[in-house]
Amino acid sequence: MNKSHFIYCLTFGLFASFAVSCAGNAEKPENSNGHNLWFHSLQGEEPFEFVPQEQKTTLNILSNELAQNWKGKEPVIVKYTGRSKLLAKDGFRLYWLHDTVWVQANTPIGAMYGVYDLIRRQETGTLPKVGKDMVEITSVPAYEYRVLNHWDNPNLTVERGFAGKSLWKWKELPDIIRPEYEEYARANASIGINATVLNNVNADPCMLTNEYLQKVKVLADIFRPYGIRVFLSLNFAAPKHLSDLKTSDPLDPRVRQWWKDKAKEIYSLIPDFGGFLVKANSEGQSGPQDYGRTHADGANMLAEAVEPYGGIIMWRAFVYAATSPDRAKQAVEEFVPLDGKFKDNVIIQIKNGPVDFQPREPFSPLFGQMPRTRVMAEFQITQEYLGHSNHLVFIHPTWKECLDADTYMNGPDYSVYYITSGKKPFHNLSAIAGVANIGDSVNWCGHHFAQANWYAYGRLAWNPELTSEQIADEWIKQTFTDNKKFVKEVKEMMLLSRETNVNYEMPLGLHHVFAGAGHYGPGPWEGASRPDWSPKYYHKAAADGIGFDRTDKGTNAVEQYKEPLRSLYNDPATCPDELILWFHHLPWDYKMKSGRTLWNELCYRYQCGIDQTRKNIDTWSKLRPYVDEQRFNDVYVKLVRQAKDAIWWRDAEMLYFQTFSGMEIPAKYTQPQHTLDELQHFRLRISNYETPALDKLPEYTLE
Ligand code: BDP
Repeated sequence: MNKSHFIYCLTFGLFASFAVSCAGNAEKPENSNGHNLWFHSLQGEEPFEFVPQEQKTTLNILSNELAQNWKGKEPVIVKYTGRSKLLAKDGFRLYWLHDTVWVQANTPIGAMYGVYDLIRRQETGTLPKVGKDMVEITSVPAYEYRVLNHWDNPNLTVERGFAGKSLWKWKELPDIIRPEYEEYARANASIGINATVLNNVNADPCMLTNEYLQKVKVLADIFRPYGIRVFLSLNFAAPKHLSDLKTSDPLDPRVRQWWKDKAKEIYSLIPDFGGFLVKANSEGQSGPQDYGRTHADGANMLAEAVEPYGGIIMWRAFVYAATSPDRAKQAVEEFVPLDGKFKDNVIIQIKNGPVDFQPREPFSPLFGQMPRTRVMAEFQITQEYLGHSNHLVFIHPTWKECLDADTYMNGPDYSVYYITSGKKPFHNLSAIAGVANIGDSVNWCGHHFAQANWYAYGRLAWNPELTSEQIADEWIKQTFTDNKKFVKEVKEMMLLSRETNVNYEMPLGLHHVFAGAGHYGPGPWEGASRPDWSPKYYHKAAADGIGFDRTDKGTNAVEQYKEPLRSLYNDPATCPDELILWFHHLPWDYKMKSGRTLWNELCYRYQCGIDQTRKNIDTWSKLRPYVDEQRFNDVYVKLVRQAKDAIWWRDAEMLYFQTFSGMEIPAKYTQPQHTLDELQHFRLRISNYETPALDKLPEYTLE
């Protein structure tokens, strides 16, 4: 590689600058195992060299990135002055003036984001055209906290993790430091993620022991120069588990003191510790209700403990009781009465939909119901319900659909995005969370295309206005190649993949029709230890039709939405097809907007899913010349399995529903390859921590 660069540094009060100029030919080295993520196009003959440990500061990191990766002829001058109100803590301004590229920010971290943005523009061919006039780009993140939630356990399993074991090697820490820790930090920084919750929301109390905090400190030290703050999930019963206290009652002064002491201990080790994420009184986790207290009592106690240090509490609204006639309603019922009762450093973390990370749900009505409370969205990056790391599903459209949804909180134009970013109504704290899909597998995410979801989440958290197309475009060019044909075809496949997944798993608003084992594959006939974990509770298929009646004649969940949504959802004639069986129980021969009967519409939608997954195999096959062999094969094998799974899903769902409808799958569609009986006898034995091996799945042939 022909490369030259120079770096100099001026420090003048609050002003410092680096200038780097590099000229050279970018070669696109092969990296067949995918470990390089979206830095693939930057990879030279040599792997990226990190700054040596003793020089590790944000400024050294960013100047190193420029030195190794900036290929432009113009020098880059980085300055941070602390003077721009608009740019706040993390924002940056890029401008082109006098044959120089300027990166301006208020802080070194902001400057680092500017540098990553500049390099991204270079790699994706989106550097602005520079003429005589000054060109400038200003970018400020939409959310203050852009958080990854890891569901990692101390024993190295990852709940709903499909990319190997946990990245955090707790047994080795604090002594052994793996290079992946810093690679992880760099990857996050490059897309704007600035916070990480290291452990599972079903939290082991041991995470708060001094032994573990010493380990956490090591990770926090590595992440800090990359602008990443560490958080922990806590077990609400920790005082009882870790001390002599017989209670964890949030109103007990001894318990309150225990948390204050714990916070002091944590902050003495990790001065910029972010705070806690809490799953309380949900799915068997302990919480304030165990003591007759409210979510607000619990959250405020913790908020008080971290407040002196600037910490925050992310308190989850994922709550539902086994006895609830409609699980989708419970979060609103429990939380809305507490609106305005949470301390200022508490933020309520709400899953995008009212049930649980389904391929499609309406947005959670809770977003529009708590004007006096800070609320944030939680998305799932890991593909718990989306075919794990066997299926190619680009999830950004799902998240964007949620953020763009208008809640009509106080009339129109109160989107989930405005509310959660604190724009409307105004709040001074904003955050967004994504449940990570990262493990210790060599390509980080199990499926090469699952990396796109990590990437897309970061970009969305920075700027929810970016389109799925823009993000997919960026990711493909950096991860594979900027070859036009490749980019076009792969982008199309990615952009269709969400709807395709909805079609072959649960079209028309069906939901939770999954097999209990790992939530992989169909199981519409299955029972469960609680009614609300059983698919039958959700699809309600019977001789008279299918779907969950949430109208004013049913559970009246529609009432939790503001007008005009309430009326829109309440009437099957106006309810969007995509959600019709979420809100309505309709006869099998119900006439859909397309003119088809409901039964035929279901058959049609499943077929669309099957056809598209089949088409993806052809598309990918044609692209072979543009991809290295290993990644080509890895993806190919999985696309084949995805197409087989699509037929499996359709067979299982429609053959089972047929026992009620008595209707046939039209002859023009792919015909079932197994009988219902065979499928009901098929048992997948997997835990919540694994993705099934391809050869353990039902036999299918593709024509
Ligand atoms: C569900 C998962 C479960 C999680 C739970 C949660 O099945 O493993 O613990 O969500 O978010 O989606 O707490």
